[in-house]
Amino acid sequence: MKTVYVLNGPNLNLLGMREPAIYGSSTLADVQMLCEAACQRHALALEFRQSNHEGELVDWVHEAGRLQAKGELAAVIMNAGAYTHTSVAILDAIKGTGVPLVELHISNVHARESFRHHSYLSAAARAVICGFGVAGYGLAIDAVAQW
Ligand code: CA2
Repeated sequence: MKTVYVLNGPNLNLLGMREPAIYGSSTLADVQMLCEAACQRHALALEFRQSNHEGELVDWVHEAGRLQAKGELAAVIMNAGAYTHTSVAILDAIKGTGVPLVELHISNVHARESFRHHSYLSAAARAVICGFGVAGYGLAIDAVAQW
């Protein structure tokens, strides 16, 4: 059984508690349940995590990379939050490990402020999902199950 890493970046622990017009009313615990159900449908194991710390996200990409080296990783699905728009360190971790990445955003970042239009991660992503709300997590898992 291969493992999907679903990694969530800064402030996503606040999901469902603030800014529902942008991010909806589901909490991160709801998103985790959605991901667990999707992984069960596809017989995938799930590692679902959130951190407000850039280095911890880098460490988790490295961890996923070690599974990748053993042929045990399905993909990394990452909502890097604001680090999407700032983090060369996360980009380097993805490139350095070679993990297959789905970059995910709940909102349509292209319809928002211009500083959200650029992503450091897209260059290393196999696919990008944005604007589907939290349903994007399920769509991403359904997609990587076919990889
Ligand atoms: O749309 C997305 O998923 C984002 O990755 C979310 C990030 C934002 O910086 C990106 O540009 C787009 C922000 C995550 C913060 O999430 C919150 C959720 C509820 C309340 C406050 C913050």
